[in-house]
Amino acid sequence: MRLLTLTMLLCLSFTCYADHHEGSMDGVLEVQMGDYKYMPDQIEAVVGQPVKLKLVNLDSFTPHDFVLISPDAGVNVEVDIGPGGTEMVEFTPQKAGSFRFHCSKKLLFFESHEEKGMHGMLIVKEQ
Ligand SMILES: [Cu+2]
Repeated sequence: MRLLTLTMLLCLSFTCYADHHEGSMDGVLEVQMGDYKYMPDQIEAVVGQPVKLKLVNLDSFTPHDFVLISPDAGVNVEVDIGPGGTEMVEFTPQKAGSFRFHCSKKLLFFESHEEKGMHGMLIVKEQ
């Protein structure tokens, strides 16, 4: 009986989680990181308008980061997100265009996370 209750609770919390993490709240876009991917891997923004990201690392053991450096667009973001961690980041792109972001983590002689597919694009449009 106890196991059943626990299972039900787990199901409930997963449902809640699924409901909550969709879409944006207060202009904050959630970007999940896990399995060497960013989800979503394409972020849209508008010139001169702040971009607020909630970076969530879903992996239990793997640290990730979010690197988006474009002096051209006035963006310089480099944030570490530990296993299971969450970080907020805010920046305001000053130029339209497509800007690549990636994870710079790499373990010893293995492929880097970027090589495994951990990268994405920030698409900035004119106002
Ligand atoms: Cu990574």
